[in-house]
Amino acid sequence: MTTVSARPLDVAAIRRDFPILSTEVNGRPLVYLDSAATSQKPRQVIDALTDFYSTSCANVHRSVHHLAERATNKFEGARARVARFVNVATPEQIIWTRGTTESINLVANAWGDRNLAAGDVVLLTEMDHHANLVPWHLLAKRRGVKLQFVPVLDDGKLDLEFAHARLADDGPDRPKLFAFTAKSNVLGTENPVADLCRRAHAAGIVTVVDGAQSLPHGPVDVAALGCDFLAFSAHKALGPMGVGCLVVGRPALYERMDPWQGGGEMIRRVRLEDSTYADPPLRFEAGTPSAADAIAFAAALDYLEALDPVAIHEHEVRLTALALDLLRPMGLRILGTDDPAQRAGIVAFDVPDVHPHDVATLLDGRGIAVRAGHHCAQPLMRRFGVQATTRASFYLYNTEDEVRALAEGLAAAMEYFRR
Ligand code: C6P
Repeated sequence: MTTVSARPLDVAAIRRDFPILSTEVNGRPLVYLDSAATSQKPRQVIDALTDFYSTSCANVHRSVHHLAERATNKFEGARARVARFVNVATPEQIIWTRGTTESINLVANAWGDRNLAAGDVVLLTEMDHHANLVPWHLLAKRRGVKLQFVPVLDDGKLDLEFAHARLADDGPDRPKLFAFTAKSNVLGTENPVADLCRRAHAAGIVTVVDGAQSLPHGPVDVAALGCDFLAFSAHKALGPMGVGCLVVGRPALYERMDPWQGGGEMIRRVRLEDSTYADPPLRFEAGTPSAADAIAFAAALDYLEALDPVAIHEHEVRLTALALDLLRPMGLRILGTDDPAQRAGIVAFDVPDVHPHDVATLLDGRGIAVRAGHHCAQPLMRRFGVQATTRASFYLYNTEDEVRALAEGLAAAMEYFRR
């Protein structure tokens, strides 16, 4: 992300677009610090959902009646919108899925089963979310592939020396595929995606990037990153739950992918005993898609793109820096790098001798929503010697006052447990 200074975000105006942010929880104004789990939705996205169901509700790609045509056009328009947002040449490079998890499962099944065999190495990282671990565990069971992991250093960054060495290995243990997160949902660490993809491609290694936590915070340019596959969820980027995408960086990859789910929409011709398949991307979209959600996601991207990405980033860095300044002297153990610019938006910490669920419950009593638990990253928890942490995550609608409310709430919680 560039460091050129931007005009600050008009956070007060942004907040007015999010109806939920003016509600109360437990008699206090809601302080929503759990956007890494799911973002709140602006009225523009809620309106797009209501509008679809009020004016255009029909199944897509099936009937020829007026509503069906309208729904299909809007649905395909949303696909084109995503393609522009992530900068790929054609909408056909966007496969609609239910989200990041399904996108990665799709690659593991459609690409993995076809191209990987027993003994082939799949390189992952210790900081990956279960969504980028378990699909590969399943593939390892099905195909006998070997999994290797780039370690995480004490400062929350990837061991890049290790990664570079593995990506340059031209021996029998040379990885065939490298799947890694662009940004950790626990540490906030932003990985050097473009450089890692460049090194992987130089060695003929296919790359899968988990963009669940990076896409919400600024445009993700697939052409510039040079990744083969990018997975993300709409719901973390102001869009609805239940929809996401797999971006296929190069259309040629489709030639080496088999269908993974069968059913309506993904076929060309079906006989009782066998079938042929539609062209991609529909080949990978069996069944009725979440059309309304896809269309509302396009509205979310319009909303995001109307804001200055540099201003969003700077705002999140400012909030993160303030949180680190306020939390550090409190005797908490904060996981990850000290540099707020490299972990913008995410601060996970351990309060000594207090279970994160207790911390989160006390904060909730003050209307403050944070996440507590293993964050679907149990191996990373183990790496840092904790079972769970409390995590605050900030987004474009959060304010410095909310960060101060978090620090005050934490101080009160720690005082409560000291007694
Ligand atoms: N992380 C969190 O609270 P889905 O559930 O498919 O939309 O996204 C899965 C996923 C994949 N990768 C990363 C890096 C993620 O952070 C997530 C979702 C949420 O951290 C819910 S566990």
